[in-house]
Amino acid sequence: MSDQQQPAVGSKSFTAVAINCAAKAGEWIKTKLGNHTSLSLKYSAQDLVTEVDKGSEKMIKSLIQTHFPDHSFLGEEGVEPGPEASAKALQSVRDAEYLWIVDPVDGTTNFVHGFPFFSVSIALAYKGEVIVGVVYDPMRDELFVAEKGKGAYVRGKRMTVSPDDTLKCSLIATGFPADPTYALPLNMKGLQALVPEVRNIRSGGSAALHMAYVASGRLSGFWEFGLNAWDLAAGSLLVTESGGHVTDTKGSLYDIGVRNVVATNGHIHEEFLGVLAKADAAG
Ligand code: 2AM
Ligand code: CA
Repeated sequence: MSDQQQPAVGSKSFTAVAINCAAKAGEWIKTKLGNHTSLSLKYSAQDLVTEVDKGSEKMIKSLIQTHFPDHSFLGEEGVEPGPEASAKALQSVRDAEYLWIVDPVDGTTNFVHGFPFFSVSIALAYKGEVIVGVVYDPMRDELFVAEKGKGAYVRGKRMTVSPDDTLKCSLIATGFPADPTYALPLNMKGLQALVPEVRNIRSGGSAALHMAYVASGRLSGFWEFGLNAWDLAAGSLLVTESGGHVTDTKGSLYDIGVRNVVATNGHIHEEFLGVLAKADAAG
């Protein structure tokens, strides 16, 4: 693609394509709720995939490739299951100039069970840094969108994180990882330590939507272990562009390789990390 055809970094067209992909895929997914025809297990009995995950990814990938044939693509369904394969897949593309990072259905377990909390997550990274993030919830028709340096929006309104400045007045979310040997025990230790410290804890089942909810102030924090780039990339930009903070569970700043995440409104971040560290639940 010539320089003339190549849109500038952060230009509307990257975002417009991301929005178009998420909206189209999301609408299609919604029509499939309750009537998917195939269900298979990937890595474990908790790791599900349907023809809808695969179809959604195919739709998004082909739309992106139509607009940006030179860009690289990392999608959940193009990667073998399991943490090693995910890390390898990310490694092979992380130096790409433009990299689209896509979760075609985030919250597949919810989708399969008819629990209406799942999303499509689409991010674009430029030289490893996320510059566009879109998370779409088709059940509520809510599209969360962020552009690096330009803020984050939902339903056309600028998002800001919650003002809560202590854990005591914070609503927090987490996800329960499938990995029973490393991630789940850490999560349970963190849960035990955090429950008495916060207003309450939720577990909705879509990491990307949890991140969008931190961005929009509905949650003040979210943590989870063992996630992949496609679960977090779009949401990380939503949170930071809404004034929040995203790190790994030990406090290092977010990058697209982070698997153990803490995302907050910023005000409670240190207190949150402190509780995890004290409970030996930071990994
Ligand atoms: P998914 O639905 O795209 O798989 C819920 O706790 C979060 O964890 C969701 O974002 C979900 O994404 C992700 N998830 C579910 N099973 C997983 C697994 N086996 N490994 C890593 N992440 C998983
Ligand atoms: Ca998925």
